[in-house]
Amino acid sequence: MRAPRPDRSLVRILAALCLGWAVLAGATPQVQAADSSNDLGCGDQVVVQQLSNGASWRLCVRIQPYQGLTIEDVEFRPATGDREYAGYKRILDSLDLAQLNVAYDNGGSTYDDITDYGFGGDHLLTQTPDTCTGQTRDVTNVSTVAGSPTERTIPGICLATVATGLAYESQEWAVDGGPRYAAQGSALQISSLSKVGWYEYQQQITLDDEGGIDVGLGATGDVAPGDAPGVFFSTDPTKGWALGPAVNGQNYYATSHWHNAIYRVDFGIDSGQQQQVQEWDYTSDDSGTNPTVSGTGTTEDKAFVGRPAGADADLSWWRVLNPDSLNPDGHARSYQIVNENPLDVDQPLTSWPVAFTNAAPCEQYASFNLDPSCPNENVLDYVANDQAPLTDPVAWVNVDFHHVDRDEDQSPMHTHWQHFQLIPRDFFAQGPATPDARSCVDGPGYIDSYALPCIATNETLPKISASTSPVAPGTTLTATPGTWNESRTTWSYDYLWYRDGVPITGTGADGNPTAATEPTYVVIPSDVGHAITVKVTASHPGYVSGTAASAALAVPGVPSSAQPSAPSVRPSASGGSAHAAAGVTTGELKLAKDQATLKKDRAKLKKAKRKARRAHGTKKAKLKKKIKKLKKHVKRDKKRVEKDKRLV
Ligand SMILES: [Cu+2]
Repeated sequence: MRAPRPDRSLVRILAALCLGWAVLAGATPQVQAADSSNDLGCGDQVVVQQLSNGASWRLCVRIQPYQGLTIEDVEFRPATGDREYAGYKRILDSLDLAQLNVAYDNGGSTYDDITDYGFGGDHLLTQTPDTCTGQTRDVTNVSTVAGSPTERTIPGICLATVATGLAYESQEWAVDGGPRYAAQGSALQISSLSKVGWYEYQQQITLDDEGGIDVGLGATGDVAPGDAPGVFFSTDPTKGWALGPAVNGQNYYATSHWHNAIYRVDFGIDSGQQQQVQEWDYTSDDSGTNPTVSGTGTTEDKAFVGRPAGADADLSWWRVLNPDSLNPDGHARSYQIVNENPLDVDQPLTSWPVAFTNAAPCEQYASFNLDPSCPNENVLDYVANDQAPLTDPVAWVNVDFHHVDRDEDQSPMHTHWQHFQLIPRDFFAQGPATPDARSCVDGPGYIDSYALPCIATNETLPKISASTSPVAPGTTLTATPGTWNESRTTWSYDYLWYRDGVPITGTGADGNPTAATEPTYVVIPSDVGHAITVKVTASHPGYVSGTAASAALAVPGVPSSAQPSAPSVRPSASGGSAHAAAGVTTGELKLAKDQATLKKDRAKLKKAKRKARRAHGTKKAKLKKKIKKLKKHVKRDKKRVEKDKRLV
């Protein structure tokens, strides 16, 4: 049984003393940041954890004497990495439990566990292998030993990576009828345990590999026992639930009660200085069998209590956005609060799902505030006092749970949970765990991996730049790959150089034939009087590769009649020859040959037509016959070239 509520003035004196003592979590970090870029300014309270899909969380974790488990400077890097943004982005400045109000249905007692007792200090439990499946962090805090404050260090924080089940599943077309994408998810789970009276609470924050944050409060320990009839057990069947057998024919009912948790969430969306809060409300036209539902968002300009009314009030939700931080689709990055819990509407402080104020240093607790600069105030006071534009939002999230005891809740009581979530909304342009093969699915359009696979498509042609003007033997030509359809994808490029449409080949350093496949090419005497082009192939896992050729660059001069000598092709350091050989196909060679024949036949046809215009008699008739034949040849050549192109 909990001690009776202490005199509030005493609590405040104690609180002021406790706040003066530094209470720090520290010691062995789970993953010690190897580089200083992971220094969040919280020393060894930093946690950096990469999850199995490649996503990473970076944050500070500590235990406060009253609020208990606290996370700060919370930042995320998605598995899709630079396709979304470089490195980490800030989501929250801090998150903690700002009050836990426990109100009994018979009106006999109400507790405010955070400000009356606290989850740190004397109340923080040591983690053991039974309570923590991951690694522990030491917490140094102040406990009362024999009536005097004494510093102690215990493993008080648990850091674990946990499986979160099926992250996604997508079977295209019919069952077993197309490509299937599925993956298991994982999360970093941070927790602590605190004993307050007969109840033991687990504070748990789960940071998943898709940027989601689940905040849970689990209540275990023991149902408060008591001499019946009293506050915790009564003979009134409407105020509780019979536990155990009747005694002398009399049932004793464990009193039902609310666990009203109010969290303080200080947002820092992409470290924005000018964040906004939106409330989205929905209404239905209630028109029979096909009702329409309309949703509209309102950007709130100052502190407010989110208390939507009407038949569709349950559909309302809130988000915090940074209008200056846009995802690659041009949408403002934001996080949404998902709070789908029943509300204790009988108390003014617990009858709303969320309230927003500007972050203020003295406003730390949801009620009976312990900070001496704004003592004893509550969230409704903060809202009333805050007239400034709402740009640095703190969300006060009311997570309520009505506990009707069961026989099964007897010692030790099974953990009962209450949760809320913070989920990314447009913080990313796509799911932050999207597999490569789905990385081009962005926006409306048909999804068909066979007919419409993700294809590399050239947007601006590759270019050749020359180290000298005019271009001459010895000039270094450098290719740039041009631009490709998906600017967020990291393309890898392959190059192949051509002379008059024929791949340039030579002898590599190892004596084997090799092709010119470097991003640079050095002009040789055989190139004089010919046209040089470069073909670029762009590729990325999950994409069909695409190719594009540069415009031709003429090497001025008269071509040498001598046989072309072998060009000096520099193989790349990493087995360039084998790589290069793969770049030249017989198809490409045939195309070049057929293109040359077409060019020749077209020239012949043009010449014959010119001659025929001036000719007479049998000569003209002969030429007409020749023209007919040449036309056939050109037609055949064109067909061959088209076919070759399809095969290249
Ligand atoms: Cu309970």
